[in-house]
Amino acid sequence: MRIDILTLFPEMFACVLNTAIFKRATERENVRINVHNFREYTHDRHHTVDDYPYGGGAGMVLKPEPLFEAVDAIKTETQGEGVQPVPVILLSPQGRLFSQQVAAELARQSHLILICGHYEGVDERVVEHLATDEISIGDYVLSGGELAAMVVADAVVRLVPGVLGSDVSAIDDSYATGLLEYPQYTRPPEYQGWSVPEVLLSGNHAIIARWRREQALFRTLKRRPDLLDRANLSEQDKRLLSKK
Ligand code: 6GU
Repeated sequence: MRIDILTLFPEMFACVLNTAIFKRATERENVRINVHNFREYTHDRHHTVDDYPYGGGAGMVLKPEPLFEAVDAIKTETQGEGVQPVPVILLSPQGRLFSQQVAAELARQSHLILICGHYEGVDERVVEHLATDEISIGDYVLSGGELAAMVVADAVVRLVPGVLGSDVSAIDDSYATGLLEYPQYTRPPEYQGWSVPEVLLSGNHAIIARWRREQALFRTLKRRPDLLDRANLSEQDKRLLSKK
């Protein structure tokens, strides 16, 4: 998978991309992430990327030309590599809400272009005629799309086959199963008087699996009951929940 990120603040990505999962993903070469400063696609002396909004109002708006030209350059460079059209995703608070399901959908692509919006907004012609998708990571306002692009890239890259140590680790995740995860413990068996639940020390895998499912269900019921409506529940799950 290849991900191209267009931003005015490329330096924000260096640390994240050189750490842990991204580092491993890119070292193994099944993932390539390129960060571009779209200011380089301006032609005036001041490298202008933004301008005053037509109709007045506070703040500045990102101009369309540098973004169109940057996307064009990337598409030209990668021409012939894929058959599908490349998704061009604008990160903005106006986008559709990001979720594990959207991450899985994006992980099936071989190439993604992410555009980080900034200032008060982006010229609507970018939204209408350049971006093929618009994504928000939640109902709050960030000062730019950079952190959102990192969130999206992280969630997507860890779903690319071969990136995680073992492919099972992504399948068991919260949200992949539709439930929150069960509590985890490691050694020591007792810490400051707090013990690890007896069942986990039993060595009985069937009982442990049942306990974990129960914990995941109860925790989801308590914290995120909205997730239960969409979760894949067995008859036994439903019976357990009805007793609560
Ligand atoms: Cl993608 N961008 C900005 N600026 N704010 C956000 C967001 C994105 N998602 C949630 N808030």
